[in-house]
Amino acid sequence: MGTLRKDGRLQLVALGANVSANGEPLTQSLSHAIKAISDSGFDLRAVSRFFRTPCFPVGAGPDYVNAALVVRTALNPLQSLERLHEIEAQFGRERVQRWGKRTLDLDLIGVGDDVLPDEAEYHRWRALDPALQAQAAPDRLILPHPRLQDRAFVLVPLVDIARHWPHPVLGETLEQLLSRLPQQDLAEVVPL
Ligand code: A4P
Ligand code: MG
Repeated sequence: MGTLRKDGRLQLVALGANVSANGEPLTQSLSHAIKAISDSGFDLRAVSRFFRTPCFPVGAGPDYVNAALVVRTALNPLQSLERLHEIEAQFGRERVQRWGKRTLDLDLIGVGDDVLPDEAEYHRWRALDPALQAQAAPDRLILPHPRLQDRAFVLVPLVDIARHWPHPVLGETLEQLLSRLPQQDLAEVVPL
């Protein structure tokens, strides 16, 4: 782990991969990615279990391995996302198709009670028509991640390590948000 930065803020990061960049198992790639994150200015405060999850949308690709981190960092959220994108690139991520196959996806899920860039923009992305979600990608950081509450593959790992984090807009903890998901979604997220 990196040096402890007492002045930094806690940030939630989600990891996912469904294609191996170099033939190694996905669990090993995620472990390497976590090491790369901890070597890049983030102190690992908690690491979730790894989970096998069916690809969303169904049939769009192979199963994923998903995990989540609590990190502490002196980086601001924009700098964090930039750093995470650099790590994705090191791990061979190519943005060919949105929601397509990926060797590594690192999303910034939440930073304290930050709502970025502002509530109006957050709500715009959160309310985006599901049919448009697969095509339209924000060109700037939206926090909290606008779809975290919909996704078992994000919430289950996060609840492992940050169940009491209060969503600053929705006003519920991650654990409460998870309890609203269909049972079948939860059953499909299998710890490895
Ligand atoms: N961006 C804005 N806000 C954020 C944020 N909080 N975190 C911007 C990360 N990125 C953010 O992201 C698209 C654009 O959003 C970027 O320009 C970024 O600056 P991306 O990583 O290029 O594309 P993406 O990952 O396809 O989009 P996004 O929104 O992260 O998609 P999702 O909703 O995370 O879906 N199925 C399973 N089982 N497991 C998965 O992990 N992941 C996805 C991606 C689809 N299906 C999956 C999984
Ligand atoms: Mg992403």
